[in-house]
Amino acid sequence: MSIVFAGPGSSPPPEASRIKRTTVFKKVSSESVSYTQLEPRFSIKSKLACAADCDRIVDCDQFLFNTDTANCLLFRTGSNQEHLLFSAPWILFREHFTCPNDFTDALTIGICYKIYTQNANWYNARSTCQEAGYDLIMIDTLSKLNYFKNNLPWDDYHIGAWKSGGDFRWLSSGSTIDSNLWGSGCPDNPNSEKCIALTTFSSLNLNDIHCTNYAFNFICEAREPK
Ligand SMILES: [Ca+2]
Repeated sequence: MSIVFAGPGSSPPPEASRIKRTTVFKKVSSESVSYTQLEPRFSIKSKLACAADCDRIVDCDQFLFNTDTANCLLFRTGSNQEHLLFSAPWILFREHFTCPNDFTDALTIGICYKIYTQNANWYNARSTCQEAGYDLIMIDTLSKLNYFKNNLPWDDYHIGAWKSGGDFRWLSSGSTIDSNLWGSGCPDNPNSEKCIALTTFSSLNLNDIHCTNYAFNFICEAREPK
């Protein structure tokens, strides 16, 4: 498999109708990385060899490379809120995949998403995503939530989490929801409100909502195939 390096200013890979795992590593301008560090912790190798290692390890989707010492650090993007600050001569490269044509590429958080402004209840919103081959979006970290709070028009949006097995969980991962993603006082009706949306009521933080009573916008996510 060939490995491609692309800077932020270079042209994107060819668009595809569906996500393809293309193993393009893009230099990311962010100076912090949310991470789980993978073995080997430190190794000295060329940038290309570092990328090849990351490509070979299924969990690895980003790496740091030190241009002075040729140190290579491999990471899996984490949902555990751990952040590593770095600066030159370290450079962060993140595995990149092409978004479907009509999806927005949120490169800094590694998400392809599409906002639907048609109003639908949560179930119908999910069906619309699924019929297109996707699902409602998983916004499982503060960095992702902050991205959407900064980029979404002030409105209400169904997202991909609901109450399952007694807990609120993300559809895509099955993980429970981090407590710091909820709006103030939420979940406030967890026995009757079993679906989740970003609402103006909760300042675009997570809010438990009734699954059929609310006609909101919604956001589908195109995820990289496993
Ligand atoms: Ca609520």
